[in-house]
Amino acid sequence: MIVVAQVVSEVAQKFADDGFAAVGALIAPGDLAIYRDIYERFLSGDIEAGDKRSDLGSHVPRKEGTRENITQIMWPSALHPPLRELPLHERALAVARELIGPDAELDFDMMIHKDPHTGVPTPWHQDAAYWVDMPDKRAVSIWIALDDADVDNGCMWYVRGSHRRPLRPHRPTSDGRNIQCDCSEEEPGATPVPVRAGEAVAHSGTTLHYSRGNTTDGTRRAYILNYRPAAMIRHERAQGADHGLNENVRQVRNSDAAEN
Ligand SMILES: O=C(O)CCC(=O)C(=O)O
Repeated sequence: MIVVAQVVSEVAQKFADDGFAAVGALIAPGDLAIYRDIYERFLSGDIEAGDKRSDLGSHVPRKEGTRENITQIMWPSALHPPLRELPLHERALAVARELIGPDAELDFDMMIHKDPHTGVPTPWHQDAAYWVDMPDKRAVSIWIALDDADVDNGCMWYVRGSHRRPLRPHRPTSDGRNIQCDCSEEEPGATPVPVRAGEAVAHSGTTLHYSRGNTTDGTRRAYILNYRPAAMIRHERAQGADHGLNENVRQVRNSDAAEN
């Protein structure tokens, strides 16, 4: 128990200092098949996602015969509630509370998937640029790998310390469906975070991040749980902002500079 408490607090310190932190395994090896099975049912359309499914890489022409460049499915746990009852949700909530405080609650979840050889990077961005402004900026996204993720299939990259600086100006991607900001792997502090299947990495709402395209033969499936203070979830909902649950698409919000 003591060892676990030390590890968690080291992670919390790293998260506070760097704006991201690897949090270790959140899905046991024996449970991966359950999550992968649900994920595949979403990708194949067996679980219908409707307007919650989109292409995060839609600004790049799609290769013939492929599905999305980067499949994004918002709210899988609302579309398939049994997901919430599996062990990950309880573990991730405990991590979120350790990282941002005991008032953290799940705001929304999403799947972001890269098929083999799709090769489309996720544009550099800060999540807060997608959100309504909130007086309390605490937020954490817990990015859980369902496949081993490395630089070649699209593990996450973060810019260390970027969460402490003002939000960058974001602009719509060329097709207007998502947003991006200026940043690159050459930015001081830019760091890839490879993880094994079942492991997770946490980032704050203002941490610059991106991932390379998947240039390998394997899939890159990630499941992402996003937490913020319960009062801020109420604040968002009061403004009709629910990350696409009832809004029909995720809104592109910050196309100007904003100091958050
Ligand atoms: O999985 C990716 O490529 C991007 C994930 C992301 O942008 C996020 O979790 O906020």
